[in-house]
Amino acid sequence: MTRIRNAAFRSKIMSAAEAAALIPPGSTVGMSGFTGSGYPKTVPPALAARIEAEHAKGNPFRLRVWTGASTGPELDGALAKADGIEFRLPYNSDPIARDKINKGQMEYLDMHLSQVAPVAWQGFLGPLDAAVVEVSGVREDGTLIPSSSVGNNKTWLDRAERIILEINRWQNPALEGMHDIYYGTALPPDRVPIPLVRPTDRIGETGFRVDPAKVVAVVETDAPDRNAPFAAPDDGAERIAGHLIEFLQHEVKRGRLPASLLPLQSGVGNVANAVMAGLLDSPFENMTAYTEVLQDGMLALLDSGKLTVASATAFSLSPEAAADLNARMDAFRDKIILRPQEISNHPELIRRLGCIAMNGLIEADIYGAVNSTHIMGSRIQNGIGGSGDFARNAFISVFMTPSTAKGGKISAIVPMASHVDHITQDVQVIVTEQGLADLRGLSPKQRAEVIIPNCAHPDYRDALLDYHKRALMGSYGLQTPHLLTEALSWHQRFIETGSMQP
Ligand code: 0RQ
Repeated sequence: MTRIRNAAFRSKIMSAAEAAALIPPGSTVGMSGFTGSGYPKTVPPALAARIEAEHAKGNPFRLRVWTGASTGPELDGALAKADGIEFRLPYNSDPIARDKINKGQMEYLDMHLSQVAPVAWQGFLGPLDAAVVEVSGVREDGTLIPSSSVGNNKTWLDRAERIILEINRWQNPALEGMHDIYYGTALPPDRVPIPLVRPTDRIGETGFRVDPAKVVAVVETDAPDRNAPFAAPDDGAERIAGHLIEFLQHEVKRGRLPASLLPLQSGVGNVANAVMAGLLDSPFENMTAYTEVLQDGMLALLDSGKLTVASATAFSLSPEAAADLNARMDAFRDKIILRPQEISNHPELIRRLGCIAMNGLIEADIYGAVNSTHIMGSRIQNGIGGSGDFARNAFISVFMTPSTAKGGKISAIVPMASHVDHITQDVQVIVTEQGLADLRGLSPKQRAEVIIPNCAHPDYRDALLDYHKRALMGSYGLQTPHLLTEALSWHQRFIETGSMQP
């Protein structure tokens, strides 16, 4: 049966190459996609081929690309390889695009994911010339059935001058009804409270509205979402999960958290996934999630019944879990709500619900300032994603990481963070496989006394204690003691020798 139940849309079916030809050089294009789900899979590669052909003729052809978050190799990878992206926002995990950014060949604006849609409406980013959005179908009334991610699609469809739709038949038709697209956002002074008080609340519509006159092309595809597989939780990740679950149990015992906890937010990556796996064997029941992405571990929690409902903006599943979900979508219809990222990550809602935020980090310093984005202070890894939206507004903000990286050559706990995404006020708990530091209510010097012994790897602990001791004697001020000429010397040593070890 056709996924396009409206004749006006059927009349615009064409090939990906024909659709790509409708996007001129220099355009700003809003693409769907959020962590490997729901991104357009056929128009971007056709666009990349067109860009390469123009470049071969000596003609300039680059685009400004806005997305939800990271996408797949057919989008970021293909366009970056073709040298077709001049400017990109807001989150990227594609290795080719990352390399171009770090070589200075592509401008990258890393933004809080909740802020992308409102900023697009503010207008200073310029007009949105085109949108390329994957959907799973078109209804008789011309509304669009969203795909496996919602991201910024509502905003792209509303703002773009021209719209290209990719109808993806690989997506399960049972996705219909899972989405909640809220149409009540406005810019100040007309902004009003968002009427969501429980993760289960539905406050919007199940599809996107679209002006059919703006739809210039409809392209059909059967290509699957392409998410990266997860590593099975290793010993370190399991220990991190263990420390965190013990802490949460302690908070319940002390009456500071309810027995079913508070809505969980879990970031991307293997450690976050391991924590979800750990919760499967925990005593907590009737949990809920108000998060950004749904990973394998969260699906398993839903399956077990320990998690009753999960609200997110996208699936971020391994290929096996994606295939499994796709085969059993009906069973999850009442347990999963997919919302625009403006809502899944909304500071007002995260503060109201009291989320327990659990995100990864690249490095934390001895006072608990967290770097989530930059290697050695200057090279981007991915981006801040939703970690800032959640960390600042959470009921408890947790950051977790292995205590070392690159086979022990890098300490994740350093004297001074080489880049700061999360200031100390937004970082309440740090967990490594070594242990957990509960920083709530502590001053900077008190935080260092908890972070170094509990979180640092033994190979680096003495050097950190020594730095802190000397900083207490030689620092210009004693609120957050530092020796400025030495504070970033560990990073410089890594750049020069390949190791932070002396
Ligand atoms: O590099 O892939 O070359 O081996 O960073 O690190 O340990 O596999 O951890 O997958 O959990 O990612 C912070 C990057 C952690 C992630 C970060 C290197 C390490 C490896 C990945 P390789 P791991 P994870 C909601 C929340 C920001 C966005 C966010 C992230 C690679 O969690 O992007 O939280 N967070 N969003 O070797 C040098 C260090 C390092 C380091 C790690 N100190 N120095 N390299 N690495 N620490 C979701 C969204 O917003 C979409």
